[in-house]
Amino acid sequence: MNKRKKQNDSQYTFASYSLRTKIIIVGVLISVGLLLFHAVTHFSGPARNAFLKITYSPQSGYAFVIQSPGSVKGMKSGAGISGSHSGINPTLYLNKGFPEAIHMINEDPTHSKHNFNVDEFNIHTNDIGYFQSQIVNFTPDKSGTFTYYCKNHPEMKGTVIVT
Ligand SMILES: [Cu+2]
Repeated sequence: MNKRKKQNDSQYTFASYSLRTKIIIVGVLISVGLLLFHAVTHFSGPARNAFLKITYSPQSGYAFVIQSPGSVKGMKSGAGISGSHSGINPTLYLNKGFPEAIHMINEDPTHSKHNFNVDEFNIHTNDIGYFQSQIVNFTPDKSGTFTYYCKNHPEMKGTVIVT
């Protein structure tokens, strides 16, 4: 009796299922596959935004200054930025593997030209003129502590921390 049962069990292969069951199985597999594909392709999330204004004040000289996206609805998931001294030359906190968009606008009242560089990520913008803006898009591919700076003004530099 036991032997016979085992033989019957072994006959439950995919080919032995009814067409309806096969369609259901294939449908479930496709759904699971699509869900996994979605999860994997969206793992890194959409590009996050950091906003930096380039400005000048007699006290601090030329500087990058935080433009908090927190007050703009839907933009709260921006790259982490923090800075002491009124947000001057803030530290950028980025995540390895996450696409980032760093938005810069030159609002320097002296109308000087500025640029933005991070050597380790091969980021080198052209000079950005007064009231021009530029978006730097990149995905940090290594973690560590790096420096961003403007080539034209040595005081314009800050820290990028990628974790
Ligand atoms: Cu500069």
